[in-house]
Amino acid sequence: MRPLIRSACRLRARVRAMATLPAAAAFSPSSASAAARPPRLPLARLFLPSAPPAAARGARSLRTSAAAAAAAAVEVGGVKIAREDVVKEEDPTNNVPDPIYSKIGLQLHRSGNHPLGILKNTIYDYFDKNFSGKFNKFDDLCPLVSVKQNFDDVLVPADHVSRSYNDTYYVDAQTVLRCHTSAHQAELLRDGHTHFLVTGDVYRRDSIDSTHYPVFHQMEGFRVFSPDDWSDSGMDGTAYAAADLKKTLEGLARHLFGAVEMRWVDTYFPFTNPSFELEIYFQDDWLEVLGCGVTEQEILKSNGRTDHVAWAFGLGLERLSMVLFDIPDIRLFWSNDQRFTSQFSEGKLGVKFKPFSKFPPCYKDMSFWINEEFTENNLCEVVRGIAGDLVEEVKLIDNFTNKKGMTSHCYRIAYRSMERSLTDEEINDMQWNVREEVKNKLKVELR
Ligand code: FA5
Ligand code: MG
Repeated sequence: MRPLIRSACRLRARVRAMATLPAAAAFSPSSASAAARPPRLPLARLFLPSAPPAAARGARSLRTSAAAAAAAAVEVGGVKIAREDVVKEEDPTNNVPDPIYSKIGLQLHRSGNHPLGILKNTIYDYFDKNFSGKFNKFDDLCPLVSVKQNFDDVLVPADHVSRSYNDTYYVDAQTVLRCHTSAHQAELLRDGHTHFLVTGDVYRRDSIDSTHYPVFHQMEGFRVFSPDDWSDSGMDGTAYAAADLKKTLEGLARHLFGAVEMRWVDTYFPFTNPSFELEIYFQDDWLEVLGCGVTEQEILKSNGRTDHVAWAFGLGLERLSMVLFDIPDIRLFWSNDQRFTSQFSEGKLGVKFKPFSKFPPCYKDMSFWINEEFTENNLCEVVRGIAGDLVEEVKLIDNFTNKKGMTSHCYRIAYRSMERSLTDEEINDMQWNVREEVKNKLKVELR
């Protein structure tokens, strides 16, 4: 919806022009139960893009392509976003590296032949069929949003861990790369929408493994009920909305998967109560595919819907696609390799992906004494900055504290290309660079 896109991006322009206020910090509802940490401004400085290391051929080519992508401005919803709008090397409140900027504007969910586009359209079909076209659809809203949109408007407390620099990409103290599509709820409500779906790329500093990637895609669903809707049901508004939400999402799961093992798990989000997650059994484990719940009254009240109730959900599109298409690794969604892209086409849901390469992973371990500032997300950002998509997993395999109170971590890094075999030399180069940057940027003592 054009006016909304414009207003989000105009807001961005405005906050850029304003004097920088003290930093707030990012959202990751899954870490909601973790102890709240204060924003850590200095960490942002650790992730300024640095000159490419001398060695590391693989790393060099990745950086070059990120830099090339970074050179041209991209367009989202008619708004141009240039590298300097997002990567600000001199701004201590900015922690966006080039590889993240290079993903903006790619909008994989808008390509009809991409698994994410196929999935989005299939979900659209379900809502069109069951709600006779009532849901308004948005898939081109600007991913640069204000801290207010991303956090305040959905009641994320000021000291919530999700606001930290460790979890969210900050463009400046008042602007973030949205870390969930819930960032658009309030504005769409204010614009008068009562049924809507918002699909978009979202950004999070996170761990590295086959189901986590720092850029992924979500679809937000939102439905408002008025008292007339539930008055004859014998339920109160909240119970009515919760029942309708579960019925709607179970119906969607059946529409997508047919029979599949799934379960509801109670959880917490600042913006819904009660809150739930849906998990699906995949590759011998339960995989969380969505979060949802009954919208907090305050959000409805603040946005012109007093006395109404609503439900909301946020689907992880990669996670659902992995189950539907048997895609084993989340990095594959970004592959331009014909052997990947040619396997998917419009309208063909559930075609099973045939792996085209089975190159073995190469494991490298590194141990170091951590310091107070150390976080795994910072480590992952360093590793990804060097190895790009050649890193498959970063896993803590040993952790102990000695008599002097020093804590040692040992991480196992798995390197693997989806497309080719890696040479020993390039893996060793990458690992050498990782060790150097971990030592220099994270200020830890290698063992
Ligand atoms: C949220 O982002 C909430 N905004 C969802 C929501 C919306 C709840 C409306 C209530 C009402 P969460 O952080 O759990 O919640 O993310 C939602 C989904 O995104 C997850 O279930 C998962 O499928 C997916 N997801 C989360 N982190 C990643 C990641 N790093 N890589 C890929 N998918 C992810
Ligand atoms: Mg979650």
